[in-house]
Amino acid sequence: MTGELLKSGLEKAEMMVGGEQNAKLAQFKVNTKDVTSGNGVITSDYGVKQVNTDDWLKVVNENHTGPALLEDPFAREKIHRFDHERIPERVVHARGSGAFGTFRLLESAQDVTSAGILTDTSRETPLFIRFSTVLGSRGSADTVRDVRGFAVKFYTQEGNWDIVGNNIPVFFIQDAIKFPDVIHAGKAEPHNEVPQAQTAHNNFWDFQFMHTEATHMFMWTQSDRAIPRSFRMMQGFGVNTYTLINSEGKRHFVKFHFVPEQGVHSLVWDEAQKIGGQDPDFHRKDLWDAIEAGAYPKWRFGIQVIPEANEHEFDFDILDATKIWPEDLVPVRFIGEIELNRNPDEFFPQTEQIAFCTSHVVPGIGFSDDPLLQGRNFSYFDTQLSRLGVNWQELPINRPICPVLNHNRDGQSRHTITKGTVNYWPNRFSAGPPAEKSDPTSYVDYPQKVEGIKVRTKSAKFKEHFNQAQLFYNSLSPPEQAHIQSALSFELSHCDDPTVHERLCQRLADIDLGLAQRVAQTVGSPAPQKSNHPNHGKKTIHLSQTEFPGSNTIPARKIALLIANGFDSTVYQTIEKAYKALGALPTPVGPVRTPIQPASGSAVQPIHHLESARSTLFDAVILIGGNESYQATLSNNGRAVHWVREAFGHCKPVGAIGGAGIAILKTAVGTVQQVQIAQGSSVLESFGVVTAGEQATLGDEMMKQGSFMTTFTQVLAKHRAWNRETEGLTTMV
Ligand code: HDD
Repeated sequence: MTGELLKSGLEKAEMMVGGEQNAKLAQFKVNTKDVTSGNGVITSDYGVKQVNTDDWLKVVNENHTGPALLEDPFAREKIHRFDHERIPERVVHARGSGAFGTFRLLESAQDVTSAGILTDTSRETPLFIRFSTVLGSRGSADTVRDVRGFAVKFYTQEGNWDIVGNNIPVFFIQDAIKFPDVIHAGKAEPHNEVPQAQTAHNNFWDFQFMHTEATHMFMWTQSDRAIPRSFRMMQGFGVNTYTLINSEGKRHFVKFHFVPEQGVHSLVWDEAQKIGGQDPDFHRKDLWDAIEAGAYPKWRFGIQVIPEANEHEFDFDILDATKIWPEDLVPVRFIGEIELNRNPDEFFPQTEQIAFCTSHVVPGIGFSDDPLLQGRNFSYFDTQLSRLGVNWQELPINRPICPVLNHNRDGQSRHTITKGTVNYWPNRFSAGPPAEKSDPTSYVDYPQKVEGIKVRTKSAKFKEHFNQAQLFYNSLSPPEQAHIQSALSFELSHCDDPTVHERLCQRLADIDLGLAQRVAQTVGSPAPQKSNHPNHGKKTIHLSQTEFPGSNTIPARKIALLIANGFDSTVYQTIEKAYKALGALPTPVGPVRTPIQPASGSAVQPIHHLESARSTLFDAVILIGGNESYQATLSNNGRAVHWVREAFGHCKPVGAIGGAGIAILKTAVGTVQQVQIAQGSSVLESFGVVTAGEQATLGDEMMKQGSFMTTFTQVLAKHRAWNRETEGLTTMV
């Protein structure tokens, strides 16, 4: 009976996935109502229609004043419900947002796994991804320096599969027993709950010094990875080592990867800090807006696979979560893609109540003896009990799309009503039996051979902590290395205990002596004179963002088109149309939001004025150009000048068209003599600044090879002009 039920459920799920709506979205219908459509009126939670929802029931005198009655069930219910609206926020990763999407398998991985989701290329699997910061509370800012969570719930036909990953491929600690320590040290300090959502304090850096195993990870958190430009532009990593088991029962070790098609890009630190105040929801809105605009973010899904027999062939332990599997040793095999294509309908029941468990894997996927993963497998379910209660898997967002049947019962807020007189197995009716081992959709444990003694220890290779920290640092481009140096200098400067500075600078010498000495000089700490672990000088591929393959794209890049009265309408229209066609988001910005009159043609209403959004919120800025009025308005507007100057300082592509555009540019960044400016009919790119002389600006000419548009597009695709930093230009503005 159960088999049939399961089969019909699977068939139904399969049908729905192939149909107009995916099975997960179809399932939500039962729990969804739309308050803005239909003729509903307000009722109490127990269903009684209410005629007055503004006044508490009172006993009043002739002046209509008097005490409120506790008797009023409607008022009491409303206040009771409000009083209990909050649930405990996640103990880590409290701030986050997410979206629905789909997974498509492009190439079967049946050689290594029997998992349906990784072998059946005809399936489209519904999913939800929640992105998060780690340390801040629910209301903290999006752009803080922190690791980003990348948690994926696949609603597969064989049950939910969660990859609870991060945007950084390694972790601070090797054994889960240390997790409360690393999180206590990283979160706000216990005596005064300061600082919020930052690692720039004594305790965090004290912990890093006391744990050499954290060295590799803290180099990642001090890199640009910890200040992503967008959730859409982050890599995702499963971090832990899992296993894949194929239909012959053979086991492979695996790491999971997600690579964004939007490129891997970051903010710069000055910008990240400013956005924290200007738009604390920057990442949340960016994801929401991209999906609403139909610019669906996509990631390639890949696996790194090591046969069981090769486990010990590396100079690191492949079960150690503080180590990557360098891609020149173990290439990523890309087998699928995910797309996020639907925003949640309501934040709380979907994004806040989603709950992940590393222990939730489906047939064909298993765990390894990675000691971090083993502990995580205990922790996640446990935390959901205090956050959501024991029946958390009945919540609509967490329910699998396949049938669920077992003898678990009761507990707070139980929804399911299970008919029948038995709630145990075995029973006299043979009701609710275990699945057959031969059923490929059931979970069969891998018969791993284990023998040994009971001790608290680690393998010898777990004790090497510096090789990969050096490998990471060496593999970055010079601007990325410089950013790490600045980040460390910032963080240590916020520690007021000189012991912390001194010790950390010693530790940095274990990665790179030059780096340690430069940081020590900046923070005013004694400079280490020697390294106990001299830098081995080795590099590997795909760790640098600036050199990350396939990152140079422009879809969904936000380009501010600066306009003011007297702007050139032809240029504006051409650029706007061209970038929209390329999938970017050109946005008119003016001194005010009332319609702006061009030199000739129709007025344009800006989406932002110069105060409502700064250039920090855009990827690039173009001074459209125009007549004298355009030039005077923007050159004499301090905010406009600051806009351009700041975009230049943040290494963003800056464009200036015609005499007026170039004049404003010169007012903003004129002190930087090295930037070459176009004249006459020429178009020139210099340090990511693209200028078009007076005669180069007209209509279709802009679209030709070597024109403003093609040149600016190339610069835009590179995201930032880092040579401004390496040549010292940004310190001059
Ligand atoms: Fe964790 C949440 C990622 C180690 C215990 N973790 C959480 C989330 C992510 C990660 C993305 C947010 C999930 C969501 O959006 O709801 N955690 C990681 C990664 C780790 C890691 C990549 C290292 C490989 N975590 C880790 C350890 C432990 C935990 C070692 C405990 C032993 N993590 C938790 C937790 C959280 C959590 C306390 C808080 C909220 C939740 O689980 O659902 O159980």
